[in-house]
Amino acid sequence: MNIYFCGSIRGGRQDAALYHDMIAFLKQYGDVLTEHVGDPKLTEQGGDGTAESIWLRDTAWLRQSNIVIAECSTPSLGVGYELAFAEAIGKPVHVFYGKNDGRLSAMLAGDPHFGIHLYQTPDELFAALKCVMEEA
Ligand code: 6K6
Repeated sequence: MNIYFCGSIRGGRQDAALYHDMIAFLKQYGDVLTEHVGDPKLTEQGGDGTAESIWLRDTAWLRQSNIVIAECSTPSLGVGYELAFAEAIGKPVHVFYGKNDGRLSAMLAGDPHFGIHLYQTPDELFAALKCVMEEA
């Protein structure tokens, strides 16, 4: 199973530790193609490669993925783009966001293609993630 994990980079890295823990959890179920998204050393400025090479690599990985998992508590243009791209090529998409961080764009919350998972605590998040991955 190829898993494409989405999380904010230029949108802000305040949830990077959570991305790291989600990616570690997801690795029980398959290969996470985008492990760098959870790297605590990756900053809003950092990252290797030109924008074109990143777009080419990430869209190729989206095509190779079997499922797309996104943590959307921190809004990110790149993640929104990835989710619409994934939908357009028919990939299953699941969006997780935390109650304390509040609001999810209506363009995600209202899209019937997306599984939307609001969680209150990390335990709730990982329980929901387990259900999604066991059904995938
Ligand atoms: C620029 C600044 C920091 O990092 C970079 C470039 N590096 C990236 N490398 C790999 N994937 C990236 C990079 N920048 C964005 N992405 C993809 O978009 C990731 O898969 C994330 O899920 C998403 C983050 O988008 P932004 O808009 O928050 O950066």
